[in-house]
Amino acid sequence: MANVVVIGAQWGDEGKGKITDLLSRSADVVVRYQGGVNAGHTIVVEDRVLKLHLIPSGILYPDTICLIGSGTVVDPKVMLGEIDTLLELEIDVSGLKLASTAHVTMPYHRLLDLAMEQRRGDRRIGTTGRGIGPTYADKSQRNGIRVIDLLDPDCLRDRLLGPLAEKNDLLEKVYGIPALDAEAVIEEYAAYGRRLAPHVVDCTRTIHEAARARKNILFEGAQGTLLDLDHGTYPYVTSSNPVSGGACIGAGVGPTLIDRVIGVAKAYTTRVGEGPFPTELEGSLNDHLCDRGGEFGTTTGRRRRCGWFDGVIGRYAVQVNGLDCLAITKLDVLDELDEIQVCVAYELDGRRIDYFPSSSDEFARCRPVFKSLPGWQCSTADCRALEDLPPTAMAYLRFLAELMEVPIAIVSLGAQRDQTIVVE
Ligand code: 2SA
Ligand code: MG
Repeated sequence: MANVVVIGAQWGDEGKGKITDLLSRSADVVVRYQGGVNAGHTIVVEDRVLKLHLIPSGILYPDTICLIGSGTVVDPKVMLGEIDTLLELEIDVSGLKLASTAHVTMPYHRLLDLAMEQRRGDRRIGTTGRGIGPTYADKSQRNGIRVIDLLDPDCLRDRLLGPLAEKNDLLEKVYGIPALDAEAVIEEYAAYGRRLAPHVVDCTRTIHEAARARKNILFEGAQGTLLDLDHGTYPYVTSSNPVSGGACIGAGVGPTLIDRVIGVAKAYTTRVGEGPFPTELEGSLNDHLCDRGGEFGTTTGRRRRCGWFDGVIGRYAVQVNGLDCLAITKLDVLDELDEIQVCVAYELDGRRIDYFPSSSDEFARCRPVFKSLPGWQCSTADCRALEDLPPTAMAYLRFLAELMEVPIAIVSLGAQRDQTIVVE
């Protein structure tokens, strides 16, 4: 399988968890390179439903190393909760590794995330409230606490006292939130450090040792292309780089190490949080996709906004990620529809454009130009090969591949591992 990056080609929740689970079988190392506990993967193994936010789904395979890379932000409390859940299920977590250089989400980051969102009012981003933006902001401002700092209480105190005094000012004076007690924070986080210590590693060395030994490395993106801080629908984005290039930065590898980039896209589109969404549906069709697709956030339980497949952002995702191929998920959710629309271009101020505009104001004014395709109106849930699919479903997939000019390598037709077609 070589070294593969899997990314979300839309606004997150494309079903990356299932695809990485599938690919993890042949991976020796699975790496998360950005994001934090804002992510959410739901994995179904037989009758077990597992929701993980930070730990890669590869943890289910006993010999796989799962590395939470340098570019991630880590909420130690949540991470330890996930470790405990896995241990309760008797899943071995000795292969779980955490980069010493990853940044730590501190209690003030969560408080500030929520307070800032509230203050934004109508201009709120719709964050997950998990402290992600403030953690990355502190990293950029060089005020951050890193995993390695948790391992030594004196070092933690030294790093924390200055930034915490400043944060307490902000919390109290700007947002009217009671200040945090420094000693209590140090005690709590040093205790997390003690429990996490056996998992902490040098991220770059871990990966390069694996690369030199010709191990297969899977880089698992969280969120999606249109939520990328640089390339997404700014400011309605997350604070990291979910695109494939983020794997190089967040894991500490050069682009030449990567052999293949797989984009995961739903057969339709969803978005959770605020921001423009040209193909968004209203009324009963939105409800149908939401109910049939179980479109509720894994982390916050929020209802996801649903719409038709957007080929313009699909093509954009192909470009910014350098996609080699696509995995199309949740095709079965469209089973009952008699007609399916695909957005092939936008109308912007009376002009037809076929690209994603870099101006967020222009993007907000884009209206979708649809091509209508017939539905198949029968169940695809039990199809196991392309030949099993109804011809109209095949035609739909062919249309998407031609629109985006990349082959479709995987089709997913349900949450179960075997509800998958791998195109040879
Ligand atoms: P944040 O919290 O600062 O990263 O939020 C900024 C924007 O990024 C969006 N975002 C997401 N969108 C889809 N799925 C995500 N993960 C969870 C899930 C979300 C949930 O898997 O379902 O449970 O609500 C995710 N994480 C961040 C977010 O909605 C904002 O638009
Ligand atoms: Mg998700």
